[in-house]
Parts: sequence; C-alpha cells; structure tokens
Amino acid sequence: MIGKEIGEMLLENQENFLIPAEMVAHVQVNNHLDHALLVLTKVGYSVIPVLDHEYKIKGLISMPMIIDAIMGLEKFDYDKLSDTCVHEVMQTDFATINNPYDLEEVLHLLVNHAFICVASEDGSFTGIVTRSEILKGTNRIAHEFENEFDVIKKENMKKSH
Ligand code: 2BA
Repeated sequence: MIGKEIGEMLLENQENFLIPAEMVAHVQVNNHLDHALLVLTKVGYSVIPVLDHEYKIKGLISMPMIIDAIMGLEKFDYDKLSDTCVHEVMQTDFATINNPYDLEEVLHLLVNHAFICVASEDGSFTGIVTRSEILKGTNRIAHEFENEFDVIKKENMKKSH
C-alpha cells in the first residue's frame, strides 16, 4: 500500500497525470492500415489507441502490428494496406482503467505498460496516463518530501524511547 503522506503528495498532482482524449493521437476501428501507418508516422508515437464511432476504446495499434499484417512469405503485400481495417490487426488485450482511477492500480500497471487508457463509466475514452507524467510526479516527491516532512528512521525512534 502507498504510504499516507506520499499518497497524498502524489494525489495533489493526479489531474495533471491524465492526457485528455483530445490531445491523444488515435485511429478508428474502420480506418484502413495505410491511414494508421500515416498517423503513426506523423505523430511519432510507437503505439496509439483505436476508438470506435462512439468514441469507445477498442484496441491499440502499432507499426509492428501493421508490418506483420502485410508480411507475406517472401515479400510485403502492400495492397493489404488499403484492403485491411485496423480492427482486424489491432491488439485487443490491453489495460484500461475507469475514471476516477485508483493511483495505486495505475502505478502497478505502468510497470509493464508505457501508458494506460482511461475510460468513463459508459466506456467512453477519457484519455491516457503515461509513464512520463507519473515519473514527473514521483520526481517531484523525491525532491520535496524531506522539505515538507521530518523523516526519522524507525530503529532510531525505538532507541530514543
Ligand atoms: P512511445 O511512443 O514508445 O514513447 C515513449 C516515450 O518517448 C514517450 O513516453 C515520450 O517520453 C517520448 N516520445 C515519443 N514520441 C514522442 C513525441 N512525438 N512527442 C513527445 N515525446 C515523445 P510517454 O510520454 O510516457 O508516453 C508513453 C506512451 O504513451 C508512448 O510510448 C505512446 O505509446 C503513448 N502516448 C503518449 N502520449 C501520446 C499522445 N499524445 N497520443 C498518443 N499516444 C501517446
């Protein structure tokens, strides 16, 4: 469990951790792979969310998923880029959390994922929480904790009683 004081310091920044949906690059389930390739290349991110027409999060797409889908035995089949939809190749097992989200759960998930998708109760995409936003918050605590608190090692406390 996260310690009380550290937890409260982290929570002071909780709203800054979320990159809102309108700032997140994404593609739609029915977009073709050539469009997804274009978006991934232009935005520079390695993996981005895939949404449906109701703005619900359905999967993740990355450059390797696209390359793998067009790879034949001996050469690439470039026609597949315009013949295949994103939903046919996207990753569907991925971590999603509901807003308001539990910070402790997010910290655990970010050990293995670069970002976590956040959805509202009805499944609508709210945004993402990324490793770097959380690291910025923990970096602040690492620098400021001892400016705000006197820290005494427990074994030293026992000796003084
Ligand atoms: P990656 O694309 O693998 O990016 C890893 C890290 O590289 C990012 O970490 C960021 O620090 C940096 N980076 C990569 N491309 C960047 C760019 N175009 N502009 C600025 N920085 C860039 P995080 O920021 O922690 O992001 C973690 C992951 O979350 C990213 O992994 C990406 O998959 C996703 N992501 C972050 N912001 C996004 C956004 N606005 N739209 C879509 N996906 C995003």
